[in-house]
Amino acid sequence: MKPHWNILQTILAIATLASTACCQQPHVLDLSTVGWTVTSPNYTNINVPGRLPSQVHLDLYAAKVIENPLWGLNDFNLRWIGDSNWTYTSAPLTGISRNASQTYLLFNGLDTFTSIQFCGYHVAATNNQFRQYWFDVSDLLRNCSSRGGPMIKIDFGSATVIANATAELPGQETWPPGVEGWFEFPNRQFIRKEQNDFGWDWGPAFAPAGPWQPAYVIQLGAEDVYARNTLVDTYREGQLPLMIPDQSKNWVLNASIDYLGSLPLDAILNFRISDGSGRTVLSGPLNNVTSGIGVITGSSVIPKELVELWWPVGMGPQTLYNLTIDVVGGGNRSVLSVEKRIGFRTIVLNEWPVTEAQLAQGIAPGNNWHFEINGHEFYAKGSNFIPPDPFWPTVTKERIRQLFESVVDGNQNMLRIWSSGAYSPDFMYDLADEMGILLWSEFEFGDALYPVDKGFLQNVAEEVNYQTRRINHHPSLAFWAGGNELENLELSLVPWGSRDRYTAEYESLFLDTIVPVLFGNSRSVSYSPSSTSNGWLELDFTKVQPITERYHNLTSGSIYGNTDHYNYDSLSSFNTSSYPIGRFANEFGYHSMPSLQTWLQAVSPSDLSFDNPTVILRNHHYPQGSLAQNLDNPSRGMEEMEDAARLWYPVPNKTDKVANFSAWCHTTQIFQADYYKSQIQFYRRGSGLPERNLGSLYWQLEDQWQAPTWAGIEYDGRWKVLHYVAKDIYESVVVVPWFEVQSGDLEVWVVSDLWKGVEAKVQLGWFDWSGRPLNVSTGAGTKMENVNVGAINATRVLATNTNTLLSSAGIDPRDALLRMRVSATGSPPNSNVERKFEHENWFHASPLSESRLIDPGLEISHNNSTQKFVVKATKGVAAWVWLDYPSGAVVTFDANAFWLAPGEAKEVGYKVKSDTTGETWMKGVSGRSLWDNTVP
Ligand code: BMA
Repeated sequence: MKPHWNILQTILAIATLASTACCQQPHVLDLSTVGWTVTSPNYTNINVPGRLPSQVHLDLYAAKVIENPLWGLNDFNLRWIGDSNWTYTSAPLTGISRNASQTYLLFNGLDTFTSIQFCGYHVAATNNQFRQYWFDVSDLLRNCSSRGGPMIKIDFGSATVIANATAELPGQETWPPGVEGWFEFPNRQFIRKEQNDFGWDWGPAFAPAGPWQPAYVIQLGAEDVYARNTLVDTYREGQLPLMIPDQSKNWVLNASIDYLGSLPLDAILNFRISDGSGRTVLSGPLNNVTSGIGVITGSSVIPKELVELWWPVGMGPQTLYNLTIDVVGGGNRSVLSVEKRIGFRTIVLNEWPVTEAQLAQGIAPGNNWHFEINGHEFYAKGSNFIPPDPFWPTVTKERIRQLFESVVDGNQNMLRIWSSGAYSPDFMYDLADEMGILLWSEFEFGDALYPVDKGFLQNVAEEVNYQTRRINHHPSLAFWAGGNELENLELSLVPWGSRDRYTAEYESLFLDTIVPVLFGNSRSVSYSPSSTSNGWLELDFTKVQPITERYHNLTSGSIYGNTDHYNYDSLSSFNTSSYPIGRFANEFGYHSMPSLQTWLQAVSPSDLSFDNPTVILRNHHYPQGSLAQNLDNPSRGMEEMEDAARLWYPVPNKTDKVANFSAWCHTTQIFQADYYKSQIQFYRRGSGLPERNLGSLYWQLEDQWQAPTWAGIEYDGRWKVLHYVAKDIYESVVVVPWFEVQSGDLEVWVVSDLWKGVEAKVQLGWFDWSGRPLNVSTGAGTKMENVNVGAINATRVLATNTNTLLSSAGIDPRDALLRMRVSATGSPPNSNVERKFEHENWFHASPLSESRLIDPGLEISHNNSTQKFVVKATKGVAAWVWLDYPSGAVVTFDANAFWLAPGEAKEVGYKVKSDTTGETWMKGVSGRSLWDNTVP
């Protein structure tokens, strides 16, 4: 783990410059440029240099007081850090003027419980990691006698200790046992801190503390003003959240600046919108200017023909505009100027009742649950994002850029930014705006019910106000959800007798507190109190809080809401009747091991085995549910991976211990990918069935450390089998099997998420493992057919039964493979450029663990002229061909984990994401297929 301090500081310096550009003359001291020391009253021998932004673990690691927190069992060994109090003390601040009219301390994020001193005087205490805090220290500075300059001291109280003490307060809220998802440290629901800091089933529990976001000293002259946050909302005239926007309307631009200092009484707001080349699109005064305490707001209508729309990737261009808001005082004096990059789009979560017209198309009654961009339905393809590191200050824009490149390369257009982490940094939304990735965002609550005392709700309201105003201008912001699995899971954990009480409490936080603040700031974004839910029953905008939830108010035969699905009984993994039928699948998954290369970043070579305690204890599924260090729960999770591998594939039994470990890790990844593929195929095929499924986001995109988890991308960016398979099955036009295990019924479907219907050519052919065509009744070896597939729809091209089909032809299912190929010409949404869409898929009539695989004679070489690897199966069909590469580099192949027919050579390009091997990784590229599992 390498903190990328230099890059971070450059970004901060640029951010500071940007905020001080133009007219305003406040003096801004960036506290990242100041020396800091970290000490602890609990460990008086520790006195190390600190940084800002930072967290204690990072500074102790940099000072070599501790080893890498992500190594071995340091998750358990370093708990003393989270259980202690820590102090960040600045060097004497030089360059602070004693003549300023006003001096503020501005903290964009403190993690979490602090008591702050300035020049030895107590300033304030804070208790919410997600709020921005600012304090007027003008008087303290005037009275400061410190000669070297005032110092800032921030005492951080132990979050684990304070959470426990809060839980014990007299009259404190309680819940029935099991309601709190308890991973390692208890009582996270009482505090407004990143919830997975106390442990989660894919991550460690460090409970870090520190000044995790930038901080500044702001000094203002008598007429200076400083913008600490800005809201920009662009929506269609008349638009309201959750209502379907009218695309024929003009845009409204609403801008609102939170500032420090005082504005002239006659202040007005001017705006200028310029396009990517700097050309002014529109400028003028904002109307309806109102000001409150520290906030000024105005709006204007933007004629719709003046601006181009912003689209998600694959659906059109990501057109962005620069918006400048000037606050102008008497005599045309510009007092403040703020710049934001914006885009014009509407995105709505359509939860409206299914219409007559939809019923006539065969859509099942009930309510919709899908997103519409600029008035268009689309198929959301993606995954769930978790905090990419246990320590946010190490997460740089570059790291997220790399991750997001993998998202786009993986054919994903939407990420669900899972709640219970932290609100995403601006640079993450900036990248998503540029790359066209829709970010379903959430407030940071999950897998627990929360207190609803006045203080807690007030604290949440401040948090929601700051974060929604900060983020709202980004066109990539797709949606806000209140929290993770609250309605579908948490409320159902409460016994019936107390359901009303806890539902009322849930509503007081997730509806009555959050909604007025969110909808008061934004008319452009939809909201649901829970990530998975049955949607709303009624909307009434005459009320401050317009949403009435549906809960169990369901009509049989009707379909509502979205689904999540976890089933660790791998016997049912490919039984499609065990999958939920819904409008949108927002979570589903199964864990797998990371690669050998990734394990070696975190454990000693001698630890590399499935029954090694360090390996087992890094598996947090199932979580300990306490501070214990038992093997029982994680061992159950290990067994689930092993059982699934054994059930469905030939499993390795190699004499070389490391090679065997590596092959086993890989086989758990094949199962994971196979299972997700089976579900994604099912959900995408559902776009053409009565459920009209319009989205699948699997659990989870990436890892935050090196461990067995649900991730498709490992901690350093290496793709697991899953990310390649998801890339393939998220292609726009795909051919997919649907198989009913019990009956042997087999169907083949072509699915398209293009916005216009296409004519597709489908080729189906039965083969044995040697690649010899089999004469079965779907055609003598191959069958060509032209089919029409509607816009965002699915068409069935084959319905048969493998039992009767194969037995009538005298073929053993263990020898039978169906190769499916589709090719279609069409154009992506909002494009007139035609291109070819091609996809291939293989169906095996018996589980691969029983199939009679043969040695495919896999060969791999490098074509120096095309700069691609060439893979060839020389003797038989190669299942799950895998190009592997050594440690020290992160490389993504254009395709991997594919099947190969004998005699066909496949050229595979690649992208090098990072390389510390001096390009020697290329020599270490090797190929394997499932057959290799059978070789000792
Ligand atoms: C769901 C998610 C996460 C969790 C994952 C795997 O519950 O919402 O909270 O990590 O499944 O168990």
